[in-house]
Amino acid sequence: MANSVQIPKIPSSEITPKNVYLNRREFLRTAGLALGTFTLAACVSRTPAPLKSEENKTQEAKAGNPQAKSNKDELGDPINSYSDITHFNNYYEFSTDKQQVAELAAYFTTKPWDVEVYGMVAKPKKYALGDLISAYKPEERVYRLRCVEAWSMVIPWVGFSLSKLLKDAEPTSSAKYVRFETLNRPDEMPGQKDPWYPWPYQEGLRMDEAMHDLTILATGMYGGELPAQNGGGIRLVVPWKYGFKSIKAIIKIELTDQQPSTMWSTIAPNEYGFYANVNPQVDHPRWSQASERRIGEFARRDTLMFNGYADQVASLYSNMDLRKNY
Ligand SMILES: Nc1nc2c(c(=O)[nH]1)N[C@H]1C(S)=C(S)[C@@H](COP(=O)(O)O)O[C@H]1N2
Ligand SMILES: [Mo]
Repeated sequence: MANSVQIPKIPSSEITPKNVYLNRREFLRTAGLALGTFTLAACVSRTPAPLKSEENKTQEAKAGNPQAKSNKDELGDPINSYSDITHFNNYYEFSTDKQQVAELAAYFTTKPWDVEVYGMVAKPKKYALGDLISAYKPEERVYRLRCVEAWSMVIPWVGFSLSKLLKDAEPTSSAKYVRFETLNRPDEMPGQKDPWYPWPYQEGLRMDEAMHDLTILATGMYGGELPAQNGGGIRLVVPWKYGFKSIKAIIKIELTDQQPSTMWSTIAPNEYGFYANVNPQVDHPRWSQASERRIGEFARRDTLMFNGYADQVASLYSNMDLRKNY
């Protein structure tokens, strides 16, 4: 781990003694249950601490952190610093506190890592991560990541189109969806000991979404390996959908004829749908999705339809009501 990376300082007025914090969290959870709502976005109102991106970048270069090839996305917006991307993470298998994930994930074993492709395919296969990397030659893909909680980052992933792997598995004509499953290893993922969540984390895509060139499996980030807190061994990245679709630490990829149930739509179906396309016109039941805060910036920005990838993906949904299919 890079030891010069700094976790942003929280003003002491905001620091809550841990026992008080935990009790409050327990209370919120129980209250959420009673109301039939839930809080993926416990942190919406808690503005992330501003990060000094330029300063961090200089520190990172000195610390020998990996370097990305590009420093912008295709819209001209700068990539987030390595420390932002690796120290502000949603990863409930480790913690619901974004700034604690990195520390807890430091003990997570990502080697060896295997992924199994199975179900409605002619050629099921279990792959070692190294074999996937040699076969599919991951490349840098700079994508915006827009969390449903209304913050965003620009991340230089290293990955390859999922379509390549799926084509080699030869899906049968009955395969209509792809289901993804995260590793279940409570000994190393302390959050998985919380029985309230329906572990393991699962996600799904419709076949045409899974086959779209923008949909990647990421095996690296910032020109280097994929840090455990960002989903290493291997994770999905679907840049036009809310971040929760981009499932981390995948061990199973199943082709199926049924729309997969997903962790967040199981917990709160009225808040987190199967499609979860970024859409500034369809608000979350508890907050607006019209704008977002880019980590490292102060002013909010307008959220873009399909997170700015409408030209590439809008046609996938041309005959769907995006309000109903949220
Ligand atoms: N297995 C798993 N995958 C997950 C999550 C999670 O809690 N568990 N959180 C999701 C959410 S809500 C977001 S915003 C992104 C965050 O990815 P990042 O930490 O690499 O920025 O991961 C997604 N993938
Ligand atoms: Mo998210």
